[in-house]
Amino acid sequence: MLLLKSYYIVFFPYLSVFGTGGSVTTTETQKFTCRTFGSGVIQPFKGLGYYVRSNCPFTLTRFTHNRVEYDITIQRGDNGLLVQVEITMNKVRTVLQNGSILVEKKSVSLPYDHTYQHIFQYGIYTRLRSSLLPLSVTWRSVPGGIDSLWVELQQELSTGMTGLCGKDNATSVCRKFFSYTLECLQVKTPHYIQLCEANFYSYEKSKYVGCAFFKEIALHCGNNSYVWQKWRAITKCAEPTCPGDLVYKEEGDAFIPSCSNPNPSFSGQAITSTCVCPKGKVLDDHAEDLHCVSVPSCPCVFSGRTYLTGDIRKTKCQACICDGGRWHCSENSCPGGCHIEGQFVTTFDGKKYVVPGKCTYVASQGLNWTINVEFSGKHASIKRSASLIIYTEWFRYINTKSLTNFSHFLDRALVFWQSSMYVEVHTSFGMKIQVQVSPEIQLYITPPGNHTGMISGLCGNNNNDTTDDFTSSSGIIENSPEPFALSWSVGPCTPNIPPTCINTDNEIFADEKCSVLNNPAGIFAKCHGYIPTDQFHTACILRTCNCGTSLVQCLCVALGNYAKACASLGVELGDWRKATNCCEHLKMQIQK
Ligand SMILES: [Ca+2]
Repeated sequence: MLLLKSYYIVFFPYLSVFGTGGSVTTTETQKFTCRTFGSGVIQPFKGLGYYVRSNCPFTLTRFTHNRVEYDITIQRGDNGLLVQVEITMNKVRTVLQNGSILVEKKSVSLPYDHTYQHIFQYGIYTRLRSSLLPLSVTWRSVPGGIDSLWVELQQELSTGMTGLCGKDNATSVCRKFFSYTLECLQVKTPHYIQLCEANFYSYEKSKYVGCAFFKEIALHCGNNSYVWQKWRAITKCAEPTCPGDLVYKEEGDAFIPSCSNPNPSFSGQAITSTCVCPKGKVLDDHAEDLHCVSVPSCPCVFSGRTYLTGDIRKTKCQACICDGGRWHCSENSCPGGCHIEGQFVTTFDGKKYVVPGKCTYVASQGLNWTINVEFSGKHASIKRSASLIIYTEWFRYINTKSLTNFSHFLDRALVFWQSSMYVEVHTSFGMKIQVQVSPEIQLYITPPGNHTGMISGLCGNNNNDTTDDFTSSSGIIENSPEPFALSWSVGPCTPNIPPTCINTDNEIFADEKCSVLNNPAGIFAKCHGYIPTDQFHTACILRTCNCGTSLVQCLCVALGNYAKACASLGVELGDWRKATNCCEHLKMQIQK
């Protein structure tokens, strides 16, 4: 049915002449009648009458019975009357047009008898009766067309009826549904029945169109209403299907509890139609499929690897056991150290950040000592200068050569070469400072044991709480690293280290070479289960990208920092320098 021209539809919710049931009952047999009259009133086989104004051809009714096809099409003219009616039964086509009756394109006179149909005068009407099925079509011709026409069936045809007459499904579903909403909608019920039928009209076969409508009404009436529990059964609207283990809930939490977040809390109640885990279970958001588990069965994740409850992961410093999605760890026997690896700082308490400017900073300070680091004015690396001041004595590491065979006692500190790459300072009050001298200066500070909370600077306060690590020199806890780091600068400092890559060629090189850190089959893979590579990878790219001198040098320093972190937990990587072509570079540095 093509709706080429504009039309509109009006419903008559209480056309009492047709009875509320819509079908007409005679004394002998039940008849099912569909009528159209006037300029577009349609009274379907069942349900409420309605109005369609259109000059388009419409299927009045179409169905198949005992493998015989029946089709009645109507078209109105500008005068509102029917100007053409086509009745096709068992492929015999009868056309009513301009006051004449054409059977198979031939004009016939009444009475007309044919194997399949009879056409005869019936009072002021003309009737066509099928001999194949107890069906008749009756109409009245007037000047200009046909003013009324009805189709009568002696038996109800249950399936597959389409067309304007076949709205029985829509109207009966609407009526049935709204018989359950009377307590909720009360006097508004007729209005909603109209809406329901208008919504259904010509979309009877779409489950979504109807079900969306019924759902809104059910929601409107609320979960205490009578219709709430019944509406899906009445309308045969199935609940939406949920993926995986999830089950549908008409009203439930919009955000479902998961292993990562078993008790999501949000401002205000976020209740809606939703897919949730069965009661008592939470979503295992570490699994790929949507799987629900009880909280004690939640897996733990560390460094991209999944552990089951009871699984243990160990380093030489600490053992952690997975318990229902949470790690319970023994005390860390390795003292927390502060790392200053170029612009990348890890505080005593483990917070990682990037310093913003090439300045001199207070790396760490206590009551009677201060460690300063001075960045190169050119690059985001530490200038060959780091100083430790204890009371009035100070130790200043200037360059590699000046420290050759260097080993001596200051009053309160021992300074010595720990290896060809590291100078160590051990103070009388229990602090250790390891200075990596090649290829770039990097500082590793182990805090004095009993100075907790009296320490401040870029390395933080060493109180096992990362949340207060950005305490500025004036004692304010900053939210971001920049104001915090700048507060610890010695002298004026402007942020001048690019926070992103600014050289495309370098970026391509860095992307390619730093990926070795993440390679699950690579030399660093052994450590993946102990230390996540993500921050080291980011640092590698940033460092290599913004490298001032040798890209390879910057890359090798970055890779070395991960290797060093792994070594500190007792993870042996093997000859990572050889595997990453960082040997040659190291030799060159040592020979200098
Ligand atoms: Ca802290």
